[in-house]
Amino acid sequence: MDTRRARGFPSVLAKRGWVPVGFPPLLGMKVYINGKFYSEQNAKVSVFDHGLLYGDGVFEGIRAYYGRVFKLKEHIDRLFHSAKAIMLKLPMTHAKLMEATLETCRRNKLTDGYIRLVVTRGRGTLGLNPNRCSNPQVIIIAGKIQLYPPSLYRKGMEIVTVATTRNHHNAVNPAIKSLNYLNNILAKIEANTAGYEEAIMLNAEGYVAECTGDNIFMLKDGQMFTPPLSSGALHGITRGTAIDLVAELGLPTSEPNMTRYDLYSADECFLTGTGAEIVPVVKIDQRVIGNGKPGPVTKKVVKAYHELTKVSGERIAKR
Ligand code: PXG
Repeated sequence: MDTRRARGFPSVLAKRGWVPVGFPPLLGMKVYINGKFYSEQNAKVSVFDHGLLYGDGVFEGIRAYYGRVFKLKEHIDRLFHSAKAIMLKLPMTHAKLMEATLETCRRNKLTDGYIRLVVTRGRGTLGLNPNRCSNPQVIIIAGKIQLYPPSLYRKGMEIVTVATTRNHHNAVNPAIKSLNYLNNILAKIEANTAGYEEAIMLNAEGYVAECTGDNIFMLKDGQMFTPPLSSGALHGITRGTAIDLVAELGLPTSEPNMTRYDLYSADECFLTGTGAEIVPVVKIDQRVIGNGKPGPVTKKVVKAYHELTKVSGERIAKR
């Protein structure tokens, strides 16, 4: 590799106002790794880390709004559950991890943005045995995310079903938010190559599970539905929030097994995710949903969600 060029790359190009795709400029972030903060350039893990070698680890994607971290406790709870499922003992308590997340926001002066928590199994050998890894790496990155363009939220999204089947729960249980996201990435590639941003994944029985990075909801005859967790849907934090918000609108959500036919005949449909928030869906596999525009209930949920993010969450600033 031409290291001379690589070293000068980001800053030189940033000055010219031109940045190549896939090579974002350095953002001057402070990245937390196991209790210390490192500059972006120096935030590193070993090439022998099993997180890199095998996708052996867990993660969370969290949002901050208006100086508060939204649903922080719920995200840390899920991280601990994921870690337990893969027999990875986190080297810190729930409370310490919450505080470390808030401190990472403070150090980066982040009041609105996206926080990525990653826990790897740590440095091991060139062998699968996780017992050879003794030092899990807890990484916290406080940055920004924009998954979809704003126009998509106004017009609604068109999605397709892809052939990649959601992981079977006896393989890597899809409830585990593991670093091994190839199942989702393969589905995303299928969606992208077909010209779509997001895709529906079915489970091994052919029932709708979720999308590659979002949960799915549909409204039919005044009733809300979302696939059950047993379908292979992630126990989405935004899914839980949407269920609560929809209940406040007087609509209970049921969780039956759902087929593509059910989705095609829905009156409204939307996706939920921390990064994506609430996204209206207006077409599925070329079938128009409702009148082809974001539905009235969906719009209410979008609004209620945004209202909630303004008033709820762990305060970043120290009292
Ligand atoms: N299903 C899957 C498979 C996810 O990965 C969600 C649902 C939504 O869950 P929450 O808790 O966020 O409501 C997720 C989380 C991306 C990306 O780039 C998406 C997620 C995680 C990391 C990256 O689209 N979504």
